[in-house]
Amino acid sequence: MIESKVAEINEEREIVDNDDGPENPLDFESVEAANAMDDFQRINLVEVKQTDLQSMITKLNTDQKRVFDIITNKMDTTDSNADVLRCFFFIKPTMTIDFYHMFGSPPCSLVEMTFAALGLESKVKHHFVDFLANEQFTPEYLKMNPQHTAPTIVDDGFVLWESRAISKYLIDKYSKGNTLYPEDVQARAVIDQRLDFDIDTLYGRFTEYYFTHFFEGKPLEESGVKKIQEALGFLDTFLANTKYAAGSELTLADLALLVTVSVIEAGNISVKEYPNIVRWYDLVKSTAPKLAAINDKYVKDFIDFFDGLAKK
Ligand SMILES: N[C@@H](CCC(=O)N[C@@H](CS)C(=O)NCC(=O)O)C(=O)O
Repeated sequence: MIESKVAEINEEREIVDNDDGPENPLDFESVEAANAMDDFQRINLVEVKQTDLQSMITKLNTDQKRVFDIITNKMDTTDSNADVLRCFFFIKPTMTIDFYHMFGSPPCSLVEMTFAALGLESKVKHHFVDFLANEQFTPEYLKMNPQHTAPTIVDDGFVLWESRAISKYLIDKYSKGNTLYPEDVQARAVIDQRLDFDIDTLYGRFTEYYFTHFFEGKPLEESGVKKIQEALGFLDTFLANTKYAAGSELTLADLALLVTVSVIEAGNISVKEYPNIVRWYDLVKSTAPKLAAINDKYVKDFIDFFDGLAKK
Protein backbone atom coordinates (compact mmCIF):
# COMPACT_ATOMS: atom_id res chain seq x y z
CA MET A 1 0.00 0.00 0.00
CA ILE A 2 2.69 2.44 1.06
CA GLU A 3 4.93 1.36 -1.80
CA SER A 4 2.21 1.96 -4.34
CA LYS A 5 1.50 5.37 -2.83
CA VAL A 6 5.16 6.30 -3.01
CA ALA A 7 5.35 5.07 -6.62
CA GLU A 8 2.30 7.11 -7.47
CA ILE A 9 3.78 10.21 -5.91
CA ASN A 10 7.16 9.70 -7.53
CA GLU A 11 5.43 9.51 -10.87
CA GLU A 12 3.80 12.85 -10.13
CA ARG A 13 7.12 14.27 -9.01
CA GLU A 14 8.61 13.44 -12.38
CA ILE A 15 5.86 15.36 -14.05
CA VAL A 16 6.60 18.33 -11.83
CA ASP A 17 10.34 18.13 -12.32
CA ASN A 18 9.87 18.01 -16.08
CA ASP A 19 7.59 20.96 -15.96
CA ASP A 20 10.26 23.60 -15.37
CA GLY A 21 8.78 24.28 -11.97
CA PRO A 22 10.86 24.49 -8.83
CA GLU A 23 12.16 21.15 -7.76
CA ASN A 24 9.65 19.32 -5.65
CA PRO A 25 11.23 18.91 -2.23
CA LEU A 26 8.92 16.19 -0.96
CA ASP A 27 10.46 13.21 0.69
CA PHE A 28 7.92 10.47 0.36
CA GLU A 29 10.34 7.85 1.51
CA SER A 30 9.15 9.02 4.89
CA VAL A 31 6.95 6.20 6.15
CA GLU A 32 5.15 8.58 8.39
CA ALA A 33 4.16 10.81 5.53
CA ALA A 34 3.15 7.87 3.36
CA ASN A 35 1.09 6.41 6.18
CA ALA A 36 -0.59 9.68 6.87
CA MET A 37 -1.27 10.11 3.20
CA ASP A 38 -3.56 7.12 3.15
CA ASP A 39 -6.00 9.22 5.08
CA PHE A 40 -5.68 12.11 2.73
CA GLN A 41 -7.10 12.83 -0.61
CA ARG A 42 -4.69 14.35 -3.04
CA ILE A 43 -6.43 17.25 -4.60
CA ASN A 44 -3.86 17.74 -7.32
CA LEU A 45 -0.76 19.57 -8.18
CA VAL A 46 -1.93 23.04 -7.56
CA GLU A 47 -0.48 26.44 -8.07
CA VAL A 48 -0.83 28.20 -4.80
CA LYS A 49 -0.37 31.91 -4.49
CA GLN A 50 1.48 32.96 -1.35
CA THR A 51 -1.55 34.74 0.05
CA ASP A 52 -3.88 31.80 -0.68
CA LEU A 53 -1.39 29.40 0.85
CA GLN A 54 -1.36 31.26 4.16
CA SER A 55 -5.14 31.17 4.32
CA MET A 56 -5.21 27.47 3.36
CA ILE A 57 -2.82 26.69 6.20
CA THR A 58 -5.14 28.28 8.73
CA LYS A 59 -7.95 25.94 7.61
CA LEU A 60 -5.99 22.72 8.16
CA ASN A 61 -6.94 20.40 10.98
CA THR A 62 -4.24 18.91 13.21
CA ASP A 63 -3.61 15.86 11.00
CA GLN A 64 -3.50 17.91 7.86
CA LYS A 65 -1.14 20.36 9.51
CA ARG A 66 1.15 17.48 10.49
CA VAL A 67 1.30 16.21 6.92
CA PHE A 68 1.63 19.71 5.59
CA ASP A 69 4.63 20.26 7.86
CA ILE A 70 6.24 17.02 6.67
CA ILE A 71 5.65 18.07 3.10
CA THR A 72 6.87 21.58 3.46
CA ASN A 73 9.70 21.34 5.95
CA LYS A 74 12.20 21.63 3.13
CA MET A 75 10.20 24.14 1.26
CA ASP A 76 10.59 27.84 1.74
CA THR A 77 6.97 28.84 1.95
CA THR A 78 7.85 32.39 2.82
CA ASP A 79 9.97 33.02 -0.23
CA SER A 80 8.76 36.45 -1.16
CA ASN A 81 10.32 36.12 -4.61
CA ALA A 82 8.09 33.20 -5.40
CA ASP A 83 4.85 34.75 -6.48
CA VAL A 84 3.46 31.36 -7.21
CA LEU A 85 4.48 28.40 -5.20
CA ARG A 86 4.09 24.99 -6.71
CA CYS A 87 3.51 22.27 -4.22
CA PHE A 88 1.68 19.07 -3.64
CA PHE A 89 -1.15 19.72 -1.32
CA PHE A 90 -2.93 17.00 0.52
CA ILE A 91 -6.30 17.80 1.94
CA LYS A 92 -8.56 15.38 3.69
CA PRO A 93 -12.09 15.90 2.41
CA THR A 94 -13.21 17.58 5.59
CA MET A 95 -14.79 20.41 3.64
CA THR A 96 -18.37 20.65 4.78
CA ILE A 97 -21.51 22.00 3.23
CA ASP A 98 -23.58 23.73 5.88
CA PHE A 99 -27.23 22.88 5.39
CA TYR A 100 -29.86 24.97 7.16
CA HIS A 101 -33.12 23.07 7.21
CA MET A 102 -36.50 23.04 8.87
CA PHE A 103 -38.61 20.24 10.25
CA GLY A 104 -40.81 18.62 7.59
CA SER A 105 -39.95 21.30 5.04
CA PRO A 106 -40.74 20.12 1.47
CA PRO A 107 -37.99 22.17 -0.22
CA CYS A 108 -35.49 20.89 2.35
CA SER A 109 -36.50 17.35 1.38
CA LEU A 110 -35.50 18.07 -2.21
CA VAL A 111 -32.05 19.28 -1.17
CA GLU A 112 -31.57 16.37 1.24
CA MET A 113 -32.45 13.95 -1.58
CA THR A 114 -29.99 15.73 -3.87
CA PHE A 115 -27.21 15.34 -1.28
CA ALA A 116 -27.96 11.62 -1.11
CA ALA A 117 -28.24 11.20 -4.87
CA LEU A 118 -24.78 12.73 -5.26
CA GLY A 119 -23.25 10.81 -2.34
CA LEU A 120 -22.51 14.03 -0.48
CA GLU A 121 -24.08 13.04 2.86
CA SER A 122 -20.77 12.82 4.72
CA LYS A 123 -19.89 16.38 3.71
CA VAL A 124 -23.14 17.83 4.99
CA LYS A 125 -23.34 19.56 8.33
CA HIS A 126 -26.96 19.92 9.38
CA HIS A 127 -28.19 23.04 11.15
CA PHE A 128 -31.76 22.76 12.35
CA VAL A 129 -33.60 26.06 12.14
CA ASP A 130 -36.58 26.14 14.47
CA PHE A 131 -39.33 27.81 12.50
CA LEU A 132 -41.69 27.96 15.49
CA ALA A 133 -39.02 29.74 17.54
CA ASN A 134 -38.46 32.20 14.64
CA GLU A 135 -34.81 31.20 14.39
CA GLN A 136 -34.82 32.22 10.74
CA PHE A 137 -35.14 35.84 11.91
CA THR A 138 -32.00 35.99 14.01
CA PRO A 139 -29.57 38.70 12.84
CA GLU A 140 -27.04 35.99 11.90
CA TYR A 141 -29.55 34.11 9.77
CA LEU A 142 -30.83 37.26 8.10
CA LYS A 143 -27.29 38.32 7.33
CA MET A 144 -26.77 35.01 5.57
CA ASN A 145 -30.19 34.85 3.89
CA PRO A 146 -32.23 38.07 4.03
CA GLN A 147 -35.20 36.12 2.68
CA HIS A 148 -35.11 34.05 5.92
CA THR A 149 -35.92 30.76 4.21
CA ALA A 150 -34.71 27.20 4.51
CA PRO A 151 -33.15 25.40 2.81
CA THR A 152 -30.02 27.50 2.70
CA ILE A 153 -26.55 26.12 2.12
CA VAL A 154 -23.09 27.51 2.70
CA ASP A 155 -20.55 25.71 0.57
CA ASP A 156 -17.05 26.85 1.41
CA GLY A 157 -18.30 30.39 1.99
CA PHE A 158 -20.72 30.39 -0.93
CA VAL A 159 -24.27 31.03 0.31
CA LEU A 160 -27.29 29.86 -1.66
CA TRP A 161 -30.98 29.44 -0.99
CA GLU A 162 -33.97 28.28 -3.08
CA SER A 163 -34.10 24.50 -3.15
CA ARG A 164 -34.14 24.06 -6.91
CA ALA A 165 -31.23 26.47 -7.41
CA ILE A 166 -29.32 24.65 -4.66
CA SER A 167 -29.94 21.23 -6.21
CA LYS A 168 -28.83 22.39 -9.65
CA TYR A 169 -25.73 24.00 -8.16
CA LEU A 170 -24.83 20.82 -6.24
CA ILE A 171 -25.15 18.72 -9.37
CA ASP A 172 -23.14 21.14 -11.49
CA LYS A 173 -20.45 21.48 -8.87
CA TYR A 174 -20.14 17.93 -7.60
CA SER A 175 -21.41 15.73 -10.42
CA LYS A 176 -21.42 17.72 -13.63
CA GLY A 177 -23.35 16.00 -16.39
CA ASN A 178 -25.24 13.79 -13.95
CA THR A 179 -28.40 12.43 -15.55
CA LEU A 180 -30.38 14.15 -12.78
CA TYR A 181 -29.55 17.44 -14.50
CA PRO A 182 -27.70 16.70 -17.73
CA GLU A 183 -25.77 19.25 -19.74
CA ASP A 184 -27.71 18.87 -22.97
CA VAL A 185 -29.53 22.19 -23.36
CA GLN A 186 -32.84 20.79 -24.52
CA ALA A 187 -32.90 18.06 -21.89
CA ARG A 188 -32.18 20.76 -19.28
CA ALA A 189 -34.83 23.04 -20.73
CA VAL A 190 -37.50 20.38 -20.28
CA ILE A 191 -36.34 19.70 -16.72
CA ASP A 192 -36.39 23.46 -16.01
CA GLN A 193 -39.86 23.74 -17.49
CA ARG A 194 -41.14 20.97 -15.19
CA LEU A 195 -39.37 22.55 -12.20
CA ASP A 196 -40.91 25.95 -12.97
CA PHE A 197 -44.32 24.33 -13.45
CA ASP A 198 -43.84 22.73 -10.07
CA ILE A 199 -42.77 25.81 -8.11
CA ASP A 200 -45.26 28.16 -9.70
CA THR A 201 -48.28 26.05 -10.51
CA LEU A 202 -48.41 22.74 -8.66
CA TYR A 203 -46.54 23.48 -5.43
CA GLY A 204 -47.45 27.17 -5.70
CA ARG A 205 -51.17 26.42 -5.73
CA PHE A 206 -50.80 23.94 -2.90
CA THR A 207 -48.97 26.41 -0.66
CA GLU A 208 -51.56 29.09 -1.46
CA TYR A 209 -54.29 26.68 -0.38
CA TYR A 210 -52.67 24.93 2.55
CA PHE A 211 -50.09 27.22 4.12
CA THR A 212 -52.31 30.31 4.09
CA HIS A 213 -54.83 28.31 6.11
CA PHE A 214 -52.33 27.38 8.80
CA PHE A 215 -50.24 30.53 8.83
CA GLU A 216 -52.78 33.21 7.96
CA GLY A 217 -55.98 31.60 9.22
CA LYS A 218 -57.70 31.52 5.81
CA PRO A 219 -60.34 28.79 5.34
CA LEU A 220 -59.48 25.69 3.31
CA GLU A 221 -61.43 26.74 0.20
CA GLU A 222 -62.89 24.24 -2.30
CA SER A 223 -61.73 26.60 -5.07
CA GLY A 224 -58.17 26.04 -3.87
CA VAL A 225 -58.62 22.27 -4.20
CA LYS A 226 -60.00 22.72 -7.74
CA LYS A 227 -56.92 24.72 -8.76
CA ILE A 228 -54.62 22.02 -7.39
CA GLN A 229 -56.65 19.36 -9.20
CA GLU A 230 -56.31 21.29 -12.44
CA ALA A 231 -52.54 21.40 -11.94
CA LEU A 232 -52.50 17.66 -11.16
CA GLY A 233 -54.36 17.19 -14.44
CA PHE A 234 -51.58 19.08 -16.27
CA LEU A 235 -48.98 16.85 -14.68
CA ASP A 236 -50.97 13.75 -15.57
CA THR A 237 -51.02 14.90 -19.20
CA PHE A 238 -47.25 15.51 -19.24
CA LEU A 239 -46.72 12.03 -17.82
CA ALA A 240 -48.88 10.43 -20.52
CA ASN A 241 -46.03 11.01 -22.97
CA THR A 242 -42.94 10.35 -20.90
CA LYS A 243 -41.74 7.63 -18.58
CA TYR A 244 -40.37 10.08 -16.02
CA ALA A 245 -41.35 13.71 -15.54
CA ALA A 246 -38.91 15.09 -18.12
CA GLY A 247 -38.09 12.14 -20.36
CA SER A 248 -36.78 8.63 -20.19
CA GLU A 249 -34.52 9.15 -17.16
CA LEU A 250 -35.06 10.09 -13.54
CA THR A 251 -34.16 13.77 -13.13
CA LEU A 252 -34.32 16.60 -10.66
CA ALA A 253 -37.83 17.29 -11.97
CA ASP A 254 -38.97 13.90 -10.65
CA LEU A 255 -37.49 14.59 -7.23
CA ALA A 256 -39.11 18.02 -6.96
CA LEU A 257 -42.46 16.69 -8.17
CA LEU A 258 -42.22 13.68 -5.86
CA VAL A 259 -41.94 16.10 -2.94
CA THR A 260 -44.91 18.13 -4.12
CA VAL A 261 -47.21 15.23 -4.97
CA SER A 262 -46.48 13.58 -1.64
CA VAL A 263 -47.29 16.72 0.37
CA ILE A 264 -50.45 17.24 -1.67
CA GLU A 265 -51.49 13.73 -0.59
CA ALA A 266 -50.46 14.56 2.96
CA GLY A 267 -52.76 17.56 2.69
CA ASN A 268 -55.63 15.13 2.03
CA ILE A 269 -56.00 15.79 -1.68
CA SER A 270 -56.19 12.50 -3.54
CA VAL A 271 -54.02 11.81 -6.58
CA LYS A 272 -55.59 8.39 -7.27
CA GLU A 273 -57.76 9.83 -10.03
CA TYR A 274 -54.67 10.53 -12.15
CA PRO A 275 -53.48 7.22 -13.64
CA ASN A 276 -50.23 8.56 -15.10
CA ILE A 277 -49.32 10.23 -11.81
CA VAL A 278 -50.02 6.98 -9.94
CA ARG A 279 -47.82 4.99 -12.38
CA TRP A 280 -45.03 7.59 -12.25
CA TYR A 281 -45.19 7.98 -8.45
CA ASP A 282 -44.62 4.24 -7.96
CA LEU A 283 -41.92 4.23 -10.63
CA VAL A 284 -39.95 7.06 -9.00
CA LYS A 285 -40.18 5.38 -5.61
CA SER A 286 -38.97 2.05 -7.00
CA THR A 287 -36.21 3.69 -9.09
CA ALA A 288 -34.79 5.65 -6.16
CA PRO A 289 -35.94 3.91 -2.96
CA LYS A 290 -33.24 5.53 -0.82
CA LEU A 291 -34.28 9.00 -1.94
CA ALA A 292 -37.96 8.15 -1.55
CA ALA A 293 -37.25 7.05 2.04
CA ILE A 294 -35.68 10.45 2.76
CA ASN A 295 -38.75 12.13 1.37
CA ASP A 296 -41.07 9.81 3.34
CA LYS A 297 -39.37 10.98 6.53
CA TYR A 298 -39.90 14.63 5.59
CA VAL A 299 -43.54 13.92 4.70
CA LYS A 300 -44.07 12.26 8.07
CA ASP A 301 -42.56 15.30 9.80
CA PHE A 302 -44.67 17.58 7.59
CA ILE A 303 -47.83 15.77 8.75
CA ASP A 304 -46.71 15.92 12.40
CA PHE A 305 -45.89 19.61 12.08
CA PHE A 306 -49.31 20.56 10.69
CA ASP A 307 -51.12 18.20 13.06
CA GLY A 308 -49.33 20.02 15.86
CA LEU A 309 -50.39 23.42 14.49
CA ALA A 310 -54.00 22.24 14.04
CA LYS A 311 -54.15 21.18 17.69
CA LYS A 312 -52.98 24.61 18.90
N1 LIG B 1 -39.01 28.50 -2.86
C1 LIG B 1 -38.26 28.24 -1.67
C2 LIG B 1 -39.22 28.08 -0.49
C3 LIG B 1 -38.49 28.12 0.81
C4 LIG B 1 -39.45 28.28 1.99
O1 LIG B 1 -40.40 29.04 1.93
N2 LIG B 1 -39.16 27.55 3.06
C5 LIG B 1 -39.96 27.66 4.25
C6 LIG B 1 -39.94 26.33 4.97
S1 LIG B 1 -40.77 25.11 4.04
C7 LIG B 1 -39.36 28.71 5.15
O2 LIG B 1 -38.17 28.87 5.19
N3 LIG B 1 -40.19 29.43 5.90
C8 LIG B 1 -39.72 30.39 6.85
C9 LIG B 1 -39.88 31.80 6.41
O3 LIG B 1 -40.19 32.06 5.21
O4 LIG B 1 -39.71 32.68 7.25
C10 LIG B 1 -37.41 26.98 -1.86
O5 LIG B 1 -37.74 26.16 -2.72
O6 LIG B 1 -36.38 26.83 -1.19
